[in-house]
Amino acid sequence: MTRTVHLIGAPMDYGADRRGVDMGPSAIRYADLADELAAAGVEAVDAGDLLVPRAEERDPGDESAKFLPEIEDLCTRLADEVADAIDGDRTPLVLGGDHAVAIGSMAGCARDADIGAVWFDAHGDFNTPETSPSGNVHGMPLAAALGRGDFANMPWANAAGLREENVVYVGLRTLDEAERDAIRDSDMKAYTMSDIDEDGITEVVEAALDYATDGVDGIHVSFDMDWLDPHEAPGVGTPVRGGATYREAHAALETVAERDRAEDVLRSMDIVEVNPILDESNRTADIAAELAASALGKRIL
Ligand code: EXY
Ligand code: MN
Ligand code: MN
Ligand code: MN
Repeated sequence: MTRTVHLIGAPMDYGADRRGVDMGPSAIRYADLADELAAAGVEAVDAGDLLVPRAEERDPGDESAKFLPEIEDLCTRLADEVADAIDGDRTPLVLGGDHAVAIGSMAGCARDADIGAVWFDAHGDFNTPETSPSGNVHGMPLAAALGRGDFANMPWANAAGLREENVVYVGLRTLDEAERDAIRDSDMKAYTMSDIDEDGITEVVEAALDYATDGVDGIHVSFDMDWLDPHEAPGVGTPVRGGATYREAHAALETVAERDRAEDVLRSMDIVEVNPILDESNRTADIAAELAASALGKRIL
């Protein structure tokens, strides 16, 4: 049966310090996303963008987690839409926006299901309001979804049905000290860029998928464009050198698609942190659109 992809734009930048990531959904659509998805052989329904009030009109509020009420509002609406799409046998593809949108994606994905998550990111995104050095919620979505720290009392954030035992990082390369300790003490699995150097991308992603899919109904794939090397994808707010190459990124998502073809594991996905203001000729958005197609089954032959 042809897969139907339900596109949701989440043009939010409350979670990041630098303005511009709110333009990500437009930039990714402009990068021929529709053609890329057609080439992947899926049907795409574009539900448009969620409404996001401008950050300038809001007070950032508590410095330890800026714009948290605004993020709660957006993520609550996003979770409902993701859950409804899955309910209607569609695969939600959320276009960020900063990575805090993944709190909503995962809450929706986990509704009435046990899920795993695969996190492609340079960063750990495992700070809590208590540990965050910046107060930027895009550095916290995994801690939020797993109900860590202050997030324990925020049912909108906590994706019930997501267990640490099914969460896996691929290609980490920078962590704050508190995040490093928390990840070491957790039951999550973390593959760093060094693991990719040693074992190769395909082997690492295969192992990550084994971990994430063990005993669950399906997985959410969260793809932060800063996972790629900044030479490949310069249009991101928090670039870190030493990232994945263009080919490694495609190979990673082709491996996800291959597993999905065999075992029907992919419930939802997001692609986040594209910042067109910092980009070169919309190149990062272009790669984001192509990567979405790889994840959803586009093949060369
Ligand atoms: N760890 C830093 C912080 O919490 O402020 C940087 C987080 C950047 C998060 C990016 C989007 O993945
Ligand atoms: Mn991230
Ligand atoms: Mn990141
Ligand atoms: Mn293209």
